[in-house]
This record gives sequence, structure tokens and C-alpha cells, in this order.
Amino acid sequence: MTEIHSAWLPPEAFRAIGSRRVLVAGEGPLVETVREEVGRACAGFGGSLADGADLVLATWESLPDGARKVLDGAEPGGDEEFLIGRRGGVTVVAGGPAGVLYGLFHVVRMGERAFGADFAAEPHRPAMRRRMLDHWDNVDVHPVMGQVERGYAGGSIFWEEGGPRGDLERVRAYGRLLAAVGVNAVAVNNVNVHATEARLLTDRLGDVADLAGVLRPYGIKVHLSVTFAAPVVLGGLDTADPLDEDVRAWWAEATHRVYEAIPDFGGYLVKADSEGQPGPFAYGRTHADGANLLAGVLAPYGGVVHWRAFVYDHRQDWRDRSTDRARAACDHFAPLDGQFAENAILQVKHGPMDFQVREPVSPVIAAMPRTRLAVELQVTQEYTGQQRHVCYLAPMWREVLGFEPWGPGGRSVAGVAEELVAVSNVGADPYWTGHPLAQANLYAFGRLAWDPGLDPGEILDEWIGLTFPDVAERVREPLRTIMDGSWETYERYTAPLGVGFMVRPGHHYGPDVDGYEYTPWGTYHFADRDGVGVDRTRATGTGYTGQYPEPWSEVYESLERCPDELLLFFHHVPYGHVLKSGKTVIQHIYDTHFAGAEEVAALRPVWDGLAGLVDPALHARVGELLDEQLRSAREWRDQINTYFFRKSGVPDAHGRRIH
Ligand code: GCW
Repeated sequence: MTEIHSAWLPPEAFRAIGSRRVLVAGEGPLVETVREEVGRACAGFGGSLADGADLVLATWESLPDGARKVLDGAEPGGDEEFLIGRRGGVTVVAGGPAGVLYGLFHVVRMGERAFGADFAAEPHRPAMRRRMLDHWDNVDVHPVMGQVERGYAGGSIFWEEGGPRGDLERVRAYGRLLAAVGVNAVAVNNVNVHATEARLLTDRLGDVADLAGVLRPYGIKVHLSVTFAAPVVLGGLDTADPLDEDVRAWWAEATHRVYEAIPDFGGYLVKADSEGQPGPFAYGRTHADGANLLAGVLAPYGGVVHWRAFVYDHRQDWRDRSTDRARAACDHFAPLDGQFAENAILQVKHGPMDFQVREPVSPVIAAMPRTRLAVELQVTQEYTGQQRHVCYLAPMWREVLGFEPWGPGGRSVAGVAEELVAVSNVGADPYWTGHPLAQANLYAFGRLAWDPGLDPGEILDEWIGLTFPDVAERVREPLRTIMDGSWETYERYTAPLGVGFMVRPGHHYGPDVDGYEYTPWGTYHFADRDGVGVDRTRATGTGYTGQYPEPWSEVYESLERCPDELLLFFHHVPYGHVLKSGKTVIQHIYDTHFAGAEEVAALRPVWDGLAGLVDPALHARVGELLDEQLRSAREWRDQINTYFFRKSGVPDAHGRRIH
């Protein structure tokens, strides 16, 4: 058992509730959870769980008449919705069972404000119907990827060296943290499904059921990544052809057993025909055929299949300038729009490549109006500092969710997507996320999935208030300084102007400008002595810009209109090309890299000022990580600047040291 850090739910965060007279009314496991939470809070802060003179938390059916009046006769909504209002000194929260649970945590966030002046009843409902975390956790330790693929927070909270980790208390605590930010689904194993992990579907199902049992009281459904080849590797069939009757029967039987063990099982998650995972292409079938096979066997039980759109050729020839990885998802999936079953959800990474610090929004999101979409984010910081660097990602996600694929005034990504999914950054580390400040990313993901309109700065404030309740007012400004702009700082000292990658192949930490340049992965920058960037225009490049509707197809196509921060994603330009900022590309590279590293250097003194305010062990951990971030940022600065200086021969206008 590892020590469990309280993250955004320390006992102190429950003071306002715990010091009051609270009524919890209703039945079922979720309301029981609420009762337990309130009971614990009251035991700690002198309140009582009985008469509801100060606070009523109730399901619609159990709402006492007097309390109902506080809500002004509002009507019941869906299971996850709640209403909150205050009149005559009583605060009332009512909803479906899950709504009561989310309402409780809403009151926790409000703190004393929930018990101040009266306020009219307000409805709260999640924008996204499913708010899901995918764990890339392996059951066996993978020889290259380890226990958690792209995990930077120690081992897995679910699995250890070939079996369940067995620390269900920790899983329970995880469920509690997730419920507090509204997450309602978790996939418990890696989308790359290896031999042992495949068996979670069959003879190791009991391990999954154990996790489901612990997460259920927090309103979280368990999902499983499955291998498309399961009928062959587990069932002994000689084919996994999605149109084969025996294959369908095998999946139907396996799925029946899953629901016998886990009646509220969420469904399957599939990475098919991608980076070596098996899929329908082997049988000449489409991804819709594949997804619909699984959707069909899940449908009778109310389950769903999440089918990933991350499909591209990872064995391409770097000499071949016509293949563009950015195009792949749209090329594969857009023609299938309208062919997916009702309970099949296409899960699309937010950008066309792979979670780089800056990418345009994936064109798939606008291209499939007749398909249910989940947008996938990466909370685990594979390309954004691997939880050794501070990189608060909410501002990036907010931009993605607010992007309007059909231009200003049209629907936003948040309006198109039904679901928000993210790769979790959690592991067996005592702080959950390795870097203690990376907890804020997990927090922000849940909050944005609930309400994509929230302001990242306000989410950060909320997180600070909950995580450091005793000293919030003293740590707020310093933490804002360190975290608020950290995504843009990270962008400044890494790959410039949207070009992406330039990381060390394999582990993806630290700079290696040409690391991927002559590899089969399709991630190139094409820097030469004259210029840099990828020509993705229709006029002279790969034609990728044509995958967007107007106005973006025109904006990105045009060298003049393309936003600076994405310039090298869409265009190959000379080093002397002048940006909208008025600087040349080469000078922009130098300036941002010097600035980024300087910004990081300024963080340590700010953090040092928090000594004595936050827990000493946490203080020490973040201090060490800031030192590593600074070392790494300087390495990035020097490698990028030196590389481009040597390629271009153009000196820095300010004569700074380049090697
Ligand atoms: O980002 C890449 C990662 C792989 C990952 C893959 C995916 C799980 O480098 O480790 O595999 O994406 O999203 O499937």
C-alpha cells in the first residue's frame, strides 16, 4: 500500500459542510456515498447528519416539501443533473442519484459561499454525456513501455507485475477524486492490448469486476480495451473477420459473460489497425464493419464501443513526400460517416498528429456529422514534459474545445463532441501524478468535460483553493505565476510554430531535432539550409488543408492568413519569412527559446517562497522537478537554437550565445 495524497479533497475542503446540520435523503449506492461523505465531514467539524436545517441533499423523489419550495418548483432532469438553491438559511441540492453526488462536490467547491446570501435555484448538468479517462496501464510489465505506457507517475494503480495490484483502497480514493470532478467512466487497461491484458475479457474478468465494484459507488463505469483479434487469440477461431458468423457468436458469448459479472459494464475500447494492433483491414473489412460488430453485441446490454480514429501508416518511407500522417484519420474515417451503429463512438485525438504542444484541431471533428464523436485529450504529459515539467494544459484544451470548425459564430468542438476522453496521468506515485502540480491537469480535465466554457484560470483557482485550503490566499498568486502560462512557456522552449515532434524517439523526453526526420513514423519538419516546415497546402503540398471546411481551409492554405503559431504545421517557409508579429521565423525561434528558458529560471525563486506554507515533502519534490525542468529547458533552447543557426547561418540579432 502506498500513502494516499488527498489531492483536491483534503478533509479541510469539507469544513463548510461538516460544520452544519445536513439532511441526506434518497436511496441507492450513490446516495449512500453522499451520506458517508457528509457523515465523515460532520464527525470532523462538529456538524450533524440529521435534520437538514442548513443543507438538504436529496433525490427528487425524497425531497421534503419544504425544501422543494426552495427550488421554485423546478422539474427533475436526467440522472446526472442537479439543482441548487438557497432560501431562508437553507441550501437545497436535488437531482438524480448521480446528480446528488455531483451536487455534494459542487457544495464542497463553493465552501462558505454555499451558506451565505440566498440565491435562486440554478440547474447544473454536464455538457458531455461521457467524461472518461483511459488508462494506458498494462497488467504485465511491458519490456519497453513498462507497467504504464507513457506513464510518468510510477506503476499502475490497478495492475502490478502480471496481476491486480490489490490496493482497492487506492482505487476507491481515485474514484472519489474523479467523482468530485464529474468523471463517469474509466478504461482500465492500455489500448495496446498484449497477451495477458487480452484475457481481462475472459478468464481474468474477475479482476475487472473487482475494480467495477469499487468505482460503482462513485458513479463510474468500467470500460475495457480489447484486442480485435480476441476470437483468434482467446477463442481459438481461425479468423476475427467481423462479418463471420462464428466470430460474432464468440463476441456475443464473451460479452454476455462480461455483463453477468459486471451488469453495469460500460463497453469496449478498440485501437485497431494502428501501430501494429490487429483490425478489420486484415479481412478486407472497414472500420465501420469492425466497430459495428462490437456495437451489435454490446447493444442488448446498453454498452458502447469506443473506436479510435488514430489510424495511420507508421511504416511510411520518409523519402515519399506524398504521404501525410496528418491526413490519415480523415482519409480513413470521413468516407464512413453515417455507417457506424448508434452505440459506436468514434474517439478522435484532438489534433491530427499526436498530442503535440501545438496542433490544429483534427479535421475529423467537422467531417463526420452523422457519427457520434468523442474527443480525446492527453492528460499524461507524453509530449509536454512528462510530469517533470510544469505544464498546465487547461488553456490548450479550452482552445481546442472552443474552436469553431465552421468559423466564428458556428458550432464549437465542444458542441460537436458528445464525449470528452483523456489519457490519465495517474499512477501509483504518492502524489498520484508524479509532479504534484500535475494534479491540476486531471482536475481541469474533469471540470472542462463537465463545462467546456469554464475559464482555465478560474479552474486553477478552484484547484488551488481545494488543494491548499489553509493557505490558499497566500499560495494563490505564486501558483498562478508558476502554472497559468506554463503551457505557452513549454511551447516557447520546445518545437517552434506548430512543427511538432523534435523529441528523442522512443521515450519522447527532451530535444532531438532530427530524431524522427528519417524514420517511418511520418513526423517530419523538413528543415534545410533555406527554410523549415511542412507544406500541407492544396496548391503545392499534401492537400491536408482541404480536409477543413471553410473558412479554415482557406485560412490555413494562405501563407498570409495562417496563424503564426501553426505556420510551420501548414507551410514550408524560408528562415527570413516575416511573421505577423513582425519577426522573421529564425529570429522568432531564437527569441522564444531564450525567453522560454528564462521564464523557467524565474520559477524556482517563486516556488522557494512557498517553503513553510506547503507540506515540506511536496515542497521538496516540486523544487527538484523545477531544477530538472530548467536543465531540460536549457538543453532544448541550446539544441534548437544551435541546430537552426547551423542550418541557416543566420546570426541572432541580439548576439546571444548560440553554440
Ligand atoms: O502517442 C502515441 C504513443 C503511444 C500510444 C499511441 C496511441 C498507446 O506514443 O504510446 O499507444 O499514441 O494513442 O495509441
